[in-house]
Amino acid sequence: MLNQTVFFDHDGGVDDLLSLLLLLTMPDTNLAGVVVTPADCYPSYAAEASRKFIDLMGKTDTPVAVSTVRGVNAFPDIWRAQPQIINALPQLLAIDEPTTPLSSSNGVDFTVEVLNNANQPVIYLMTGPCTTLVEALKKDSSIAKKIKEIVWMAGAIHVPGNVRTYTHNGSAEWNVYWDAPSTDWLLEQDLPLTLVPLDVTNHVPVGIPFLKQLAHQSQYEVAQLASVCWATTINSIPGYDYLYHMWDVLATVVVGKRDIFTTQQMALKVATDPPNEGETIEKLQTDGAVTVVVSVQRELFYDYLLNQFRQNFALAPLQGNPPV
Ligand code: AGV
Ligand code: CA
Repeated sequence: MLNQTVFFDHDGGVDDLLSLLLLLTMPDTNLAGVVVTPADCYPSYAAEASRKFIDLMGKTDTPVAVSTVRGVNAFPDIWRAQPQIINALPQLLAIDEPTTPLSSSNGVDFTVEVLNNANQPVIYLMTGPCTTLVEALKKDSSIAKKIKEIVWMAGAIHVPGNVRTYTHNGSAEWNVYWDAPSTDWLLEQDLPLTLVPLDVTNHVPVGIPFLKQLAHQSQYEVAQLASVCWATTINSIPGYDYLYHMWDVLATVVVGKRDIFTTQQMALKVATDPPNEGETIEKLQTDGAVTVVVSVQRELFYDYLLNQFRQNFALAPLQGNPPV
């Protein structure tokens, strides 16, 4: 038994929401709270989808909050709207008003409160930019002692990045590029950080063979919802640059099943100016090193997902009243 507590800071992409669903399937993992960072999403859409996922999985005592932090470089609008597609799925539409509470606190204050109230140090899983965490640490540095480990999907160390804009040279990963100065600050702190960069997530694209295997177990409600969520990402497949990967889902599996990964210690710095703003660069010296996930046993990763998703909802789906 893992018997661990996780705090989840995500930014509302479809794979962030799939990561939430996956976390909620882990029986020995207690979710202390969820904060939505308004980066790769419009946060009200992402908070609604998050609360409804939590409802479906029956963990309605898990509070959700919205952060109002701002990054430096905005995500494309078309990506930010994606969680609204998830809200339009029948499983979510059938819930009129989610039971899972939306905190009245701002996401930064919420993060400070939840961490301070945690009775044991938590794993801080982060699948968007680090701005909410950095603001929370700046507001109350004592929360650091409540963080056992930060597991963060971010960076591109020895591979190209995924930012494609006019003045950028393509070396940065989006979660870092959104707020490179905060990333720089975070790396300067002496915190237990485990990074899941594009170097390893490039090995787990969303592919039809996996979706087919998942479809073959769609008698399970959770598997079916996951299938449909991934299907909404297929429109990003035709262009090479827009291939959708299991970025955040891979980082979430680091929390659930650590023994299928290998890691290395690396000291990193971040560029904060054009043309490579947000590039994560390995330093020669080893002081201040962080843990970087460098490989995954791919078959075991996909098997783990298939296994976790063989579950039904705790809440009966389609319980909404028919329209009159
Ligand atoms: O750079 C990967 C991060 C992950 O946290 N996000 C998506 C994941 O949630 C940004 C991103 C890169 N390419 C994308 C992204 C795409 N084609 N669509 C949406 N978001
Ligand atoms: Ca994300």
